[in-house]
Amino acid sequence: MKSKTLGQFIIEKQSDFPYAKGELSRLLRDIGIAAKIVNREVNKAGLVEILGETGETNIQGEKVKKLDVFANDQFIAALKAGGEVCAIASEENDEIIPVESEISKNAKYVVAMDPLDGSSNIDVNVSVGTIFSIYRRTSLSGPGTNEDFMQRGTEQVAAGYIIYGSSCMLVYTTGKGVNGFTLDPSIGEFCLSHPNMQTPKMGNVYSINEGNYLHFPEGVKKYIKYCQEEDLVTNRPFSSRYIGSGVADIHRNLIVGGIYIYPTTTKSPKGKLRLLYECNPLAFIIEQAGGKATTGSKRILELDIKELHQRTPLFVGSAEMVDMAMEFMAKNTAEKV
Ligand code: P6P
Repeated sequence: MKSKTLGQFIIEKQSDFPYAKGELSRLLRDIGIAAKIVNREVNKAGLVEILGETGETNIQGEKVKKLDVFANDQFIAALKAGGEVCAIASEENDEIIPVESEISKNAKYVVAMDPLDGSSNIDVNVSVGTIFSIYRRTSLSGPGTNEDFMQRGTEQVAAGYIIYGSSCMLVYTTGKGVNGFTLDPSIGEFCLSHPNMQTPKMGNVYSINEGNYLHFPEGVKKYIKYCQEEDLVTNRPFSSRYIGSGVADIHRNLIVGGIYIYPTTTKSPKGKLRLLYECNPLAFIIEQAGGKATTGSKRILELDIKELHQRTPLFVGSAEMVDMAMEFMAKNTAEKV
């Protein structure tokens, strides 16, 4: 039986929101269209002159890869053309992109995105991803403002990610569960492949860049040692799996169970991942799938946001694993973040 396409699913679920007039549905479809275009380029990156670096660096001080720029341009173009957003925030842009056009004059939403997360992996053919977060605008009219993005993660209307891997998947939530769609290249449609995704309460995978071990908070060091101990009853030692693409690590852990940790380090004293367009959307998704997402002590979705590219430590994944890691952090209160 042919599974439902993303478009059919979105329309069907629109009735979950009695006052919805279709704007969010169209916005999600616009994101799906851009994802298909980016996937096409990611799939042939090795063949066309799109690999390599542009020679620029972004606000994060990271070298910008050509596919980063391509993905950013595609999502911005699709969002502008769709007319449903009044502003866009992107990892690739220092400032927000206000959208001021006839078609967008009644836009109700803003979108924050990381257009190509894990881009350092592009040239070595490792999975990369796009992360997006959707809020209702708080400004009254006209092009969106910075203030439209200064909302807690609990205010998100929808969030999702696309993973460009062995297959291309789009996973999203509107606050009523998490659903995963796999791109069927033969028809060019995302088809429902993972309905009502739930992450196991417990897993045996931990994902962290252990190269930073010496600079981790004491509680993280102790948790890593806990994961490595031999104990049949608790199925330890756990397996260490770290790809360097957060979307890929967190997607795997969502399905099989596990924890992903990017704590504070000396190089990233506030953590490395960005609250607005990485941690909040991923936290929304994982919580909707029954998992947890914290800073090591506080719930990610309840953090106040003051800056567009604000960073935070992230402990995300299976609820019982996040709880355990937080216990280790709490026991070293000096490390509490
Ligand atoms: P490191 C990619 O830049 C990213 O934001 C995440 O997707 C990934 O998990 C992490 O940073 C990798 O960072 O310092 O371990 O190379």
